[in-house]
Amino acid sequence: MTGQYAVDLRSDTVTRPSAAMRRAMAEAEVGDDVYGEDPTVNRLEQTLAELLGKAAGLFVPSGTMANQVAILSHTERGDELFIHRDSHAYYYEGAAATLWSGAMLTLLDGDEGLFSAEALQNAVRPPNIHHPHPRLVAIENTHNRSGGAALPPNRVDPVIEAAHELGLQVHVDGARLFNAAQALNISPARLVQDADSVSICLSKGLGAPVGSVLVGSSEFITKARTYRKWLGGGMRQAGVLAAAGLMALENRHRLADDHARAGRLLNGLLDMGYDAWVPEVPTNMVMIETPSSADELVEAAAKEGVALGTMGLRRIRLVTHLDVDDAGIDKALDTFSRLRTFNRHAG
Ligand code: TLP
Repeated sequence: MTGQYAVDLRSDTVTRPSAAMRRAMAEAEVGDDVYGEDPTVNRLEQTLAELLGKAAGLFVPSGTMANQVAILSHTERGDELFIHRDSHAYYYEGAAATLWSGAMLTLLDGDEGLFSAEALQNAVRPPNIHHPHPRLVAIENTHNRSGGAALPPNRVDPVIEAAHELGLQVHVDGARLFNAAQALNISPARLVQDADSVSICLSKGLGAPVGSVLVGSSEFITKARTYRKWLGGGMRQAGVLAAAGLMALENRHRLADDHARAGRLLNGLLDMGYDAWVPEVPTNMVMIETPSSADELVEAAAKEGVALGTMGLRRIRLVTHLDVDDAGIDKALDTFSRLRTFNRHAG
């Protein structure tokens, strides 16, 4: 039971800290992190830097701040950021990217939230007084608005290589990078081996209440630390949060359960005749097309205790996570099968 719902499939952000996690938070060793003196924050930053094969890390309050601090650190006013039009940093972070950094966003298209190396090469204009300064490429893995698609190295590597050949830096929004690594059966470090910076979220499928970590070179993280302070993200005895983050990291080993449950949900919905977007490598999300208004279906399901999210007028997103068990999937499928009739008539 999550909050007021029997099953909450709106997002993997809804998980609540376990009793053990709350105990770890209460017992965390802390210091003032703005002085760099919080041992638990330092341990979390080092742990993630090592897991992702980078030199240093920075603990920030949210995935949005991780992306924004990364963009600020890589760019200057008048620079150009190349980003897929369905990326979180563009689609769901308001005007923040342009607002803080003063960089111009150039939106690209491509399958499952990733543009091709060729599309990038075509978009980057030669140095000229008429053009912005091409500086940064942003990639998201897994890709949220593409139904949680995990992007394999044979798709991502050529884009990073092309970016570097053009003299651009690359940031990976890896809010759910551990889901991608699990689904692709590959190490997370391998997935981002050539990226210049990576952000990961502790408060999604991993189950921490708060927090993201940005990793990159020591020089990059030193710069990012300043921008985090400017944005108000310099927290003090943040070890209480980092302790939850360290514990949450252990949950990366159970993400396969979420993926299996999402698979069962998908198959059940397909059997009922729903149309779904199925990524080549799916993870913990299911995206279906509804015959009539998605909002109406969400409202009807909520009345039955099943919370769903929308991703468009006729698109519903369901996300599995730590707080959804097999019985939760049964309950969701049962609800859908009863609402199927309602939904068909409503359309
Ligand atoms: N995604 C949320 C919503 O904002 C849509 C969700 O429910 O999926 N990068 C990616 C890929 C994300 O999916 C999210 C959150 C973020 C960054 C931002 O993280 P927070 O919410 O911690 O700022």
